[in-house]
Amino acid sequence: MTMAPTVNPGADIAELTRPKLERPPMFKVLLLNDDFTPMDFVVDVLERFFQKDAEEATRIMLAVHQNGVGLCGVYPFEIAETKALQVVEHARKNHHPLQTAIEKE
Ligand code: TYC
Repeated sequence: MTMAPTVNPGADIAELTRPKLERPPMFKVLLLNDDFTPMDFVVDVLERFFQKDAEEATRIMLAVHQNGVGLCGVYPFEIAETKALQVVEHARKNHHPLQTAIEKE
């Protein structure tokens, strides 16, 4: 059966005209522990690529060291992917085996 279109006379005009915008899916950038990358290098990575201050960077580095994995930040896909690749490339150039991962929120 076809229904006549209805308008809620109480609805705000913005509610009727505003396009439905979806937020982009967000992705976690994770840092993985290893036995070789120096702690101070990891702290520098967190400051350089994830805008952490020294205290927060040290906290995250120690959490990764203890738990095997830790959260650096949450971003739209292309930013998360770029940061994850940039970190691994920066580590590789410095002969450290540091690895990252990204994970959908
Ligand atoms: N486990 C490393 C060490 O003892 C330090 C480290 C921390 C390495 C975090 C990687 O993502 C990492 N030197």
